[in-house]
Amino acid sequence: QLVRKETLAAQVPEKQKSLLALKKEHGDHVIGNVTIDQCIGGARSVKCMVWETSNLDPEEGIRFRGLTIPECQAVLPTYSGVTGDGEPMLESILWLLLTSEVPTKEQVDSLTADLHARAELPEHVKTLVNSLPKDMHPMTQLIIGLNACQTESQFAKAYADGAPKTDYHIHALEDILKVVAVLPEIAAMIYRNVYFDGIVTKDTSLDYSGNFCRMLGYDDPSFDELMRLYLCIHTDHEGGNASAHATHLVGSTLSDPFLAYSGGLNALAGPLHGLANQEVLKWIQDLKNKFEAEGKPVNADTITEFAWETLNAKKVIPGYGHAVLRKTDPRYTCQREFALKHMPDDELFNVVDTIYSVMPDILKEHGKVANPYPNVDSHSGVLLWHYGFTQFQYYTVLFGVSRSVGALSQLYWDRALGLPLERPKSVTPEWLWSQVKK
Ligand code: AMX
Repeated sequence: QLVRKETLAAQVPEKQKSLLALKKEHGDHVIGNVTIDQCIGGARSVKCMVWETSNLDPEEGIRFRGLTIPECQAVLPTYSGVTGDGEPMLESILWLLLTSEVPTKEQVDSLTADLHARAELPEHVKTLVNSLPKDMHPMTQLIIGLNACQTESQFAKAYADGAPKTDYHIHALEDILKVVAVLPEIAAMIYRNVYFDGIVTKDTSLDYSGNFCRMLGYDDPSFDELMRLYLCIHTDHEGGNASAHATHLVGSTLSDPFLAYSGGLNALAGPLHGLANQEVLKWIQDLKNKFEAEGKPVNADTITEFAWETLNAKKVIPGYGHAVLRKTDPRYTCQREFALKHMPDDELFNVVDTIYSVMPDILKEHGKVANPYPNVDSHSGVLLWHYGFTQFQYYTVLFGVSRSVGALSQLYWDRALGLPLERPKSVTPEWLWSQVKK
């Protein structure tokens, strides 16, 4: 309620006006060219999408509404209420991404209460999720669960009832907050069903992340802090990444936010994107198993040997490289800092740190990779593992809970700004040849 009534409603007309002026007065201004390389190569760096909530600089990394991760950590409300003491709350970053304003603790607490109030899962979703086979990938289960929640869509109902397009964002916001609110319980049901007893226990006296941890079965304030950090840094990474882009694309057809974000989750489930976090842990486990069996230690030499085996087998080193970034991902760095603060002597953290000390040079020597440095997925699993959260097949689900906040904050603005159906032009290989043979 507060997000909508007090803050967003006032911003919409101004932003609509500004975008309209850009279009009307400067619509034909050229902002880039497209090469054949880019056309064949996954549209790298082609500027063809407006994104409100965040921007990614190749050298500096992500800025959420203009703020870097350390800046967010310095100014956004924390669970303790003392800004700068601990990690920002997920609700803080949701408020920031949605409204572009740094919220007060009071505003954040009102958002926590709002999300808890919207979190009730329909019975048919519970029955469905509980009926899924335990060996179905947790991401597939999450997508099925979220799709089934679409029965609750107020946007779809309003559209069917003939709502005017000027009101689409108002209905979309109701769905967006509902999706963010229900995802933790669906995710927790999957975790408890697949690996434990199927029992999910809520504690809504806590914030979004703390309650999520209790539902997963963790009761450790230090793990709650890790979850806050994890959920904050995975929210948004500008618009071109596959999960955000898929959400934006599906939503542009006026599919409601439940269906649009399910599309985003399907993209997140790929190993070159969100699934890389489970792949990193698998890579480290395979490495440890191999060298332990050979009676060798895990150190810089054996990691180098294993990395070359991976590369020579024509496989990727998970957790390294990026389509946009050209430096170490600041999302990696802040997780490293969390580890140095909370678990400096953790065995697996030291393995990850040793990988970091050798991998960039290996990838530079390999000579193919545009960015030889680690990305967010290289570190996240190790932190979870430290707290006994060792079920790495599940890790991408946590990413999926978090990414909803960024992708859907943008979806609100997609509808508020009246962005149209996305429909780029494809060309045939013959047409490309005809261009160069002229
Ligand atoms: N290990 C080995 N080879 C890699 C590599 C890696 N980590 N990263 C890139 N390469 C290879 C590419 O496969 C490509 O090879 P090709 O010419 O034979 O096709 C070549 O290097 C050039 O690729 P690029 O321009 O550096 O990267 P990209 O923009 O095409 O792809 C990404 C980016 C992330 C898919 C790629 O770096 C990768 O596969 N990394 C490993 C998987 C991973 O960590 N994904 C998570 C990314 C972050 C996220 O979305 N969560």
